[in-house]
This record gives sequence, C-alpha cells and structure tokens, in this order.
Amino acid sequence: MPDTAFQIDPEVATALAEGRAVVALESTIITHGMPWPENLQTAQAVAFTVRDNGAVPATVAVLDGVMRVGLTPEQLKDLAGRRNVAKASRRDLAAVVAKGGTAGTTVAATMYLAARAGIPIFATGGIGGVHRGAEGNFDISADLIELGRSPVAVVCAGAKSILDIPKTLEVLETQGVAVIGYGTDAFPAFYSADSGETLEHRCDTPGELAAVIAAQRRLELPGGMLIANPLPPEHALPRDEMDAIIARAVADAASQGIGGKALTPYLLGRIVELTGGRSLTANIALIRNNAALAARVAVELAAHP
Ligand code: PSU
Ligand code: MN
Repeated sequence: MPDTAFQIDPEVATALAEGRAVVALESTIITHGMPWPENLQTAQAVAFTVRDNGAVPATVAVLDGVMRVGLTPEQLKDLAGRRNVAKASRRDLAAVVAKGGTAGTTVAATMYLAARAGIPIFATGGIGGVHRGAEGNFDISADLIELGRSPVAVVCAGAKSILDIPKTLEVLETQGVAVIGYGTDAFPAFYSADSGETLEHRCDTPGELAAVIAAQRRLELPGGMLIANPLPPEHALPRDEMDAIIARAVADAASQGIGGKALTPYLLGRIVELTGGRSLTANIALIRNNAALAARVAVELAAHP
C-alpha cells in the first residue's frame, strides 16, 4: 500500500537498499522518558553512538500525522522540544495518524514500524513489562506482546524494578520470545546488572548475537528477541537505595490514582526526582551502551545476512 503516512528517511532507505547496517531507536524515551534538555542531548548522543559503531540510526516517531522511520536532526530537535506530545503504542498509531498528531513511539510501536521498514535490530533503555500488582490491574505492556509478533531484536538493559521482573520474564516465555544475556547469565535490572533472575541463553560477542538472529530468520520463526545488556558497572546504583525509591514512586502513583499509559512515564519522572537526577546519568550511559551493541550486531548482520 503506497501510504504517505509512512515515510522512511532517505539516508535510512538508501542504507537498507544497499544492505548496510541500520539501528532503529524509539522516541517515547524522548517525549515521556526524560526531561528537557537531557532528552534531546541523549537522543543526539545515542544517534552519534550508533554512527560511531558503524551503523545508520533510525529514530522512529509520528510527526504531524506521518509515521517516520529516521528523523533529521531538525525533526529530532522539534520532537524533543514539543509539549503535550502523545505516547503511541501499537494501538494508538491509527488514531494519531488520522488526527495529524505527533507522538513518541513506545518499544511496541517502534518494533512494528522498524519491521515494516525492514530494520532487524533496535536499541532502547528499558522495555515495558508486567507491572507490579498486575494480578489485580492486568497492566501488562504491549511491548511484550509485540516482541512475540514483530521480527526485531531489541537491545535493552533489562527491565526497571518498577515492574514485576519474574512475571515479565514469564510473559516473554508465553509469547515465545528468546531472552539472551550479553556477557551474562543474569537478567539485568536496569540500574543494576543482576535482577536475581537467571537466563537460559547467553552470547558473548556481537557475532554470536547476529548468528542467533540469523538462525531465527532462517528457521522462519516469527517474532522478535530480547537482548539483555547489563549497564556499565561504574554506572550501577545501589540496589537498596533504588528499591526504596522505586517502592516510594509506586506508592505515590497508587495514592494519586495514576494508572494505564500514564503510569510508566509518571514512575520514570518520579525516580529522576527522588534520585536528584542520578538515575538520569545512569539511564543515559546505559542507552548509549545499548546503542553501541545494537550497532555492532547490525554490522555483523549486514556482513553475514
Ligand atoms: N521503561 C523505561 N524507560 C522508558 C520506557 C519504559 O525504563 O522510556 C518507555 C518505553 O518507550 C516503553 C514504554 O516502550 O515506556 C512502555 O510503556 P507502557 O508500560 O505503557 O507500555
Ligand atoms: Mn500499561
């Protein structure tokens, strides 16, 4: 379907046509995951890191009713500076496009659009997952369902303990999603390298990761894959302190009646406040770390498709 509401940036389209390495990047982290101006600085730094490691960055977002794969530096700046931008998961795309709206795309929506563009790998900070208390409120991120559907490998630093991590891993298993530790047997918990949950699969080089992605493709197994890349150890935050801060953020959300799609952005913002910005520094470092790994895997995939 020729659809003017879906546009691939010319640099990204050329790289894909030539079989060169491309890494997709999400944008809810820009619009709802970080405050201004760190959001723009981080988005720029992440794009630079992807290039520095040999791949072309493709930030995904909806701008004025157009779903875009790859933003120009001007478009990125415009998105980061806007207020009252929507947060679009897969289910929101059609409504935002129909109204000519602008939105940051979640991991789920970014995966969907990356797959449509033919981009096999994508870097983010943390994925959405099963929220604490999900047995009561059914709050399970569409990210987990999309991982079972779209053929895109997502590099993340695990999941924040704003989520119920064991339940998140259970849903990934139900969805048929492989979770692979990079240089680790432990599922990382975003601000710390070990959530206490053990993984069954591990790779130690970008080449090994690319081989798993290539095998999944060759086997025609549908769906994506989660690559869990622990944050650089020097950026880890003390577990006890973060547990207490996250518990407080979760309690604050409950007492204010915040739920649904507003919950994750609220918790992320509250954690930045409660850590006096220290969580933001760790967040920026781990996203760059993930972008570098995703780019190196993309280069391997392009060399041995
Ligand atoms: N977790 C983070 N940082 C983020 C997000 C999650 O540590 O920025 C964002 C991602 O865009 C993710 C989305 O896809 O939140 C999940 O939202 P929800 O839980 O409403 O599905
Ligand atoms: Mn939710």
